[in-house]
Amino acid sequence: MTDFDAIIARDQRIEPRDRMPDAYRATMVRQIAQHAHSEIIGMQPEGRWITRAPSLRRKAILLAKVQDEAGHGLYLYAAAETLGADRADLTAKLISGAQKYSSIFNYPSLTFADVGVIGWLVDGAAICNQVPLCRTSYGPYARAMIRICKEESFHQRQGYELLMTMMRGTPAQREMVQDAVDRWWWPSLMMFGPPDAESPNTARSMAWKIKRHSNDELRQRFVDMSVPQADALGIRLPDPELRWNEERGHYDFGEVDWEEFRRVIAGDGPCNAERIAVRRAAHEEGAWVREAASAHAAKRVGRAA
Ligand code: FAQ
Repeated sequence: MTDFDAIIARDQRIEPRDRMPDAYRATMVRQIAQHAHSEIIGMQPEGRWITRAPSLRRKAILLAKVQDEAGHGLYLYAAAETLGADRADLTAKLISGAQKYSSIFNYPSLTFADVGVIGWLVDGAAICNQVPLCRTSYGPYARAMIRICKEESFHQRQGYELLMTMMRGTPAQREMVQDAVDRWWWPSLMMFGPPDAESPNTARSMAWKIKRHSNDELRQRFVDMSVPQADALGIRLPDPELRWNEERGHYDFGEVDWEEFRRVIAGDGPCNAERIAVRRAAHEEGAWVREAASAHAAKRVGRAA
């Protein structure tokens, strides 16, 4: 048994200086980079509502949330760097489409109710997926997840609170919430990844204790968690097959449109082109900031010498 296998068997953490199989390193870089890219691209759907928030309070809350997402992205890029990845290279791979980000951020945010629904469902799904990652086998990623999950739970609660407020409002506001839920429910279920039978990475990632649960297990957990919350809000989830299964002790639910999922991750979702174009423009327009920061750092090193 190698040291790596022994650490995994003892349920301890792999640290940056430990020997690890090349494929473990590559899987970790892929997952962490995809996660970081998701946080950064994920700023866009809500970010467009900052200037249009209905009150100063809602604007301050939204600004804080979107800022947190930037922080999570940077935190995760730093975790990827501990594996030898280069941040500039990861950004180039995001912009060229060589690396993925979560399918969910390729859908448009059409009304302010979407801000609440993103907090409730998208952050809710993110928490369901990420709480087990606090025990993932790669140390820097596991530790990053602890802090990130705390902030995500605040995000989820702000979304739920916003929806409670809107559901107590006018019929038009309630309709706006229902419409947003109708549009975001199915894409939220897709966040957990393909069905287990079609997930090429799950078996190995579970053996390496990177993933603690399969995609379908976490999707089920999310459905079970969301149904009572939807009832409490007075919202209908857009799935006629959704019902409690006494025998299984879980909710049964309808089939996700996996064809749509494959299209969206292949680059053909409603907003893929826009999301990448915005990220590319921000990167190009920020070139002078990176140059100035490097020049300043070089000058300081020169002075110290
Ligand atoms: N979208 O074999 P599997 C957030 C890819 S939360 C796009 O099952 P794996 C917070 C997958 O990478 C969102 N691609 O893969 C926030 C693989 O790609 P490959 C981010 C997807 O890795 C909230 C291929 O399909 N969270 O940002 C998706 O074992 C609100 C085959 O799939 C994370 O990234 C998808 N939905 O399991 C921010 C969590 N699903 O190898 C702003 C960490 C799968 O062909 C606002 N990641 N793929 O290149 C994970 O837990 C895992 O990577 C899974 C996928 C569960 C996502």
